[in-house]
Amino acid sequence: MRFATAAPAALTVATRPPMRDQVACPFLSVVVPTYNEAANIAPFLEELRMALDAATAGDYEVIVVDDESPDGTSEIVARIAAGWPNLRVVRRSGERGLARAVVSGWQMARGDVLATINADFQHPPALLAEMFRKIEDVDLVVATRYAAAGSVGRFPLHRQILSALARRVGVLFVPAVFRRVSDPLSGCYMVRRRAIEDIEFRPSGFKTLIEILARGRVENLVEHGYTMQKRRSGQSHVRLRHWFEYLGQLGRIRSEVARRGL
Ligand SMILES: Nc1nc2c(ncn2[C@@H]2O[C@H](COP(=O)(O)OP(=O)(O)O)[C@@H](O)[C@H]2O)c(=O)[nH]1
Ligand SMILES: [Mg+2]
Repeated sequence: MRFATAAPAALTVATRPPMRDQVACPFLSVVVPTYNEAANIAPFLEELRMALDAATAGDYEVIVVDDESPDGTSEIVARIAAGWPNLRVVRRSGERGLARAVVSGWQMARGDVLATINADFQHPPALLAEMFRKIEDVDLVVATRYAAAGSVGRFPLHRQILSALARRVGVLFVPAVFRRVSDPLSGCYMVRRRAIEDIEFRPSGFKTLIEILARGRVENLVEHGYTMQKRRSGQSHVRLRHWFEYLGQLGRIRSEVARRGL
């Protein structure tokens, strides 16, 4: 099973927050990728702020990484950031893509713990506060739909089927990666910087956790069950081409895993 897709350019997260010595850096950095989330982003950030203020005693930053959404998402975030010092917005221009947006956000992050969550309420914002309590003893905390108290909730049936298919294909291509957690395609997780620093990631499409499970230095992890919610407003950005990107990504990870004899 080989795919001829060219490998995307490498993205590397620096060893340590570059300014750690000069200024106080937050402990937790949360990256929120957005594309056309104007209707969701303000209430989402408000809920996230309440959850993180309480859980971390203010020791966090939120970085919204927006790919020039035509609906004005980044302008809304910029206005909110004017009254919330823990919030920043980064506009990527000339590039689209969820996975690369997330790693680009972490490249600018200053925290020792790096996290990501979607902006459409499919992951309830309070999830991160609950996960934060678990990161103390481990390298990775994954929000999962498929274990413990997790469930797919009211996720549309066709998406449940596609998601199950994507997992099946993943287990077939890279069982060593897909068997590490119950929800390797989760878009909400929290990882220690030390587990991913200085590693070249070449993410494409929508999925980043599988890159971390395959390439990162994740020695111990825990799962956190949650009920996936319906997108609050707007529509999914997943398209047919993301399936091809996903297969290309699995092909690349498979070759690498085989090379390293895992
Ligand atoms: N920066 C960036 N964010 C994206 C892109 N595509 C989707 N997102 C964001 O990634 C999250 C998940 O996307 P969504 O379309 O809901 O995917 P789904 O949940 O798998 O249907 C949301 O916060 C989106 O706004 C993109 O091309 N660039
Ligand atoms: Mg979504």
